[in-house]
Amino acid sequence: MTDGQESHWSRHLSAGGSAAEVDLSAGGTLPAVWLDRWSADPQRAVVWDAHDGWVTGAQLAARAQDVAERLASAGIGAGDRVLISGPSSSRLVAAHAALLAAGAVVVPLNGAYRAEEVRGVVADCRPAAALVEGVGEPGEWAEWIAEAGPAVQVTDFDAMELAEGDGSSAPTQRDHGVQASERRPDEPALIGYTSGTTGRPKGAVLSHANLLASVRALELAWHWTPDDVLVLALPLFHMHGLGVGLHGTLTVGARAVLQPTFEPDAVFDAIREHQATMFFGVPTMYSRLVASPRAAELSALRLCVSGSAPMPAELHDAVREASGQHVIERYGMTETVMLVSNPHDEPRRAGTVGFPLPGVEVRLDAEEILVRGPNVFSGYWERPAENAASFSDGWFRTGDLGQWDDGYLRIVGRAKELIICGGFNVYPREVEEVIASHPDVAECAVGGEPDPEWGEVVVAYVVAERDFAEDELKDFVGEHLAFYKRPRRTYRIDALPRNALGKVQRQMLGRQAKP
Ligand code: MLC
Ligand code: AMP
Repeated sequence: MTDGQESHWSRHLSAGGSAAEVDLSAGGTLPAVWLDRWSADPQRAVVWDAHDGWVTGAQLAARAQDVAERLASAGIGAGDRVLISGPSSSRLVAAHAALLAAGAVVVPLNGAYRAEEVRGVVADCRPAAALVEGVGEPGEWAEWIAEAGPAVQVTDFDAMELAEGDGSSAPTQRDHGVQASERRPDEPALIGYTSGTTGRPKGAVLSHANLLASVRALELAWHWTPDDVLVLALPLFHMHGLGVGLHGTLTVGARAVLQPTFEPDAVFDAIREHQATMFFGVPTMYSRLVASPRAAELSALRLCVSGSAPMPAELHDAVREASGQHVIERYGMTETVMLVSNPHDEPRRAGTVGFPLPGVEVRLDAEEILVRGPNVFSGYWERPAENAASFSDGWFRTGDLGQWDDGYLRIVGRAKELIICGGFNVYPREVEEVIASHPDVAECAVGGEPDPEWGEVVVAYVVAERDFAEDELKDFVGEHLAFYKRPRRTYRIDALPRNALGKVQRQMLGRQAKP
């Protein structure tokens, strides 16, 4: 690696080969790998959900086939964007596989998004269809989508019944017309939306090759094998749950227990009932698991991984004391999937995110972390100006700040204005625009405050036009934006601190606030 970070992984793998020899493109594309696995071993259980129990490869392939036929008859094919959102389920998994195999570009959306967020994405990527289920009030999403894209076909993926495959007629890709073999690695596979610093959503376009390279690297780094059973309580509409947990499981040929919400007891029950071996979570999840009287039950796992937000050293210690687990902390982004991870074999170092993953190069430019590799996206959807600013000579500028610590990368801050609350990202600009549109508000600024449970919480600094109720303002934000973007606290201030150029000085905000 660069910056003198001679690959940890090549040392680590010296017994079995070097990182350079590892084929991060093995299998071509995710859907090709998955469908091959499901037809080669149709009776093997792949994913579990509370509605259907364990669902086999044959059943997933049959369901994917149903979806593929519906897509084909609706005229949806390669290159068409398709929104997908819903609680974690095997039906969602099958729909996702069908979309990827058909060459559609999957656009996963957080089911908590409200009208403006949904309309913003629809207007930006102009999808051909939306497969949505169990999001918002019935009909809400369909209405919002139709407002921004009247031609978008909105349907759900839950209408399909579970196929009774006995495995004897194991589906093949060609029988079922799911043409995964036609996909090229460089085709776009997924657009991950981020609100961005401008307040306008922008979509990171990831190719099939990007998605595959990332999970191949994790397979190697975390010794992920078909024997693994992952408890997956992360939502499947962000990279952590989808690009790491689900894609990794299906690619490796392992199994996952899907949980549509995170409940510590349900996690412990799943570990016991399904002899689970792995758990992936955000730090807020670990802080709740460790607070449970059942925390010691984590010891049954072979691997716990944390990411999406910094995990405090005290939390690492608490998990270790309670369960003996030494959590692997890793670092990634929507735009790059996974970048850096602590090693599978000791020593893992709390407060750092470890070494660049196989194939990933990392360098620092005045502390900003720059990355390059087969997993790194090629740009945002139709955003030439932002793309020019986001890349320097082929290196993606992450907006995160880091330092090398004896070969381990330590994340020391962010150059970008981003608040991470419970693993969900909140860009201040978007929340500021909503608060500023409230009639009682003259002007406002939004920031993050450290919090032991959530990592950071969203707080608003408001210059009032006239008196207002804090709860009312919070609800107002909740009507316009996903729940996690609502300010936890609101401070009234007399004026926003500005510099001579009129720019808000965010670092000054906390100092003059009065609750
Ligand atoms: C819930 N609430 C949140 C919140 N989650 N508020 C702010 N931020 C959040 N993340 C609100 C609820 O609406 C409720 O508000 C109150 O907090 C208590 O809710 P809860 O029932 O305790 O929360 P719960 O549903 O248990 O959710 C907590 C959680 C969830 C940690 C399980 O936030 C979560 O799933 N986080 C994971 C996010 C994720 O997948 N990130 C990956 C991004 S990918 P009220 O007002 O009703 O009381 C990425 C790349 C990478 O970052 O590197 O991985
Ligand atoms: P997202 O845009 O949702 O993909 O979030 C990506 C951002 O999450 C990164 O740019 C980092 O700021 C942050 N992040 C992810 N993992 C970690 C980690 N282990 N420690 C610190 N920050 C992290």
